[in-house]
Amino acid sequence: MDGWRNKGADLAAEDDGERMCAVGQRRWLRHRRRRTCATPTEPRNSSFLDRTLPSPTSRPLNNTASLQLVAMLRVGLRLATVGGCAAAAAAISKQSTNLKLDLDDATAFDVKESVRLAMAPGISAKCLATPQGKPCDPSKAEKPCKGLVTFLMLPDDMCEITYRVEGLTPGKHGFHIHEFADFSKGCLSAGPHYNPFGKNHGAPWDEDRHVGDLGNIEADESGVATGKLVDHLVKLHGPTSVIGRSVMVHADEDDLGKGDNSDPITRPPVNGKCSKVTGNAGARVACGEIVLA
Ligand SMILES: [Cu+2]
Ligand SMILES: [Zn+2]
Repeated sequence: MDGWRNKGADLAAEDDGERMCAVGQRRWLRHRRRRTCATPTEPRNSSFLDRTLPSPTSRPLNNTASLQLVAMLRVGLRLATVGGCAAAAAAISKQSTNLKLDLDDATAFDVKESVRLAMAPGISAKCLATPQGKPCDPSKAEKPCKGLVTFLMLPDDMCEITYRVEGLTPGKHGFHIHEFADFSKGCLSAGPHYNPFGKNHGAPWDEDRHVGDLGNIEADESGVATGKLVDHLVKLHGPTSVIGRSVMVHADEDDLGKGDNSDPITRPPVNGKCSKVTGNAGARVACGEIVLA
């Protein structure tokens, strides 16, 4: 019995040994396969790019893919522009115009501005303005007020400000730069209009105005305001730079300092009674930090 038991034990051990051997062999084969199969099945000289990049006839890219692609193009453009390689910048720019993109209006504006700022020689910045200065909740049914504002310093030290804001009520809305990009209490914590020279509120063309007084933007019937303005006080450099401050869009029209100023002292200011402080532009509907582009 012992012999049989031993024989059985030996056979079992042999069997185990074979199993172990088979396991080891499989592992070895897997290891070898990993090493040897690193060579692609296609010939090595076939172009990797040909197989992975979309062909010119492929379907249009969606918003997310487009923004990623444009972000990469933007880096290339910036490098080419800063590096003084005009030919490369022109080539990339030309290719970017050939892209087949399927974009909504807001993303198209973002893409266009991204490429334009990357090509421009001057310092540039942008601001994504949203309710409470925080990303919009896409699950909410109502269309939030949000927009993109870009800044570009021109050769004559003027600042070109380009904007597209949607979700507004039709008509005019106060449009300012406020002192802080603090959104801990939503747009309310962004502070007053940026006013480094201690002036009164006014129109962009007034001498007595805050640096942050950009007047009004006007929304069309669909609630979209687009446009461009050039300002001589807004700077992206130096001691009065607006980088790190905030853009604010208001619910009401800015009276440009010419309205009711019967109670300019109360803190917080009472809307409708402090024209020389706030322009009586009402609630703060969208805001965001101005950051270098
Ligand atoms: Cu404001
Ligand atoms: Zn002001």
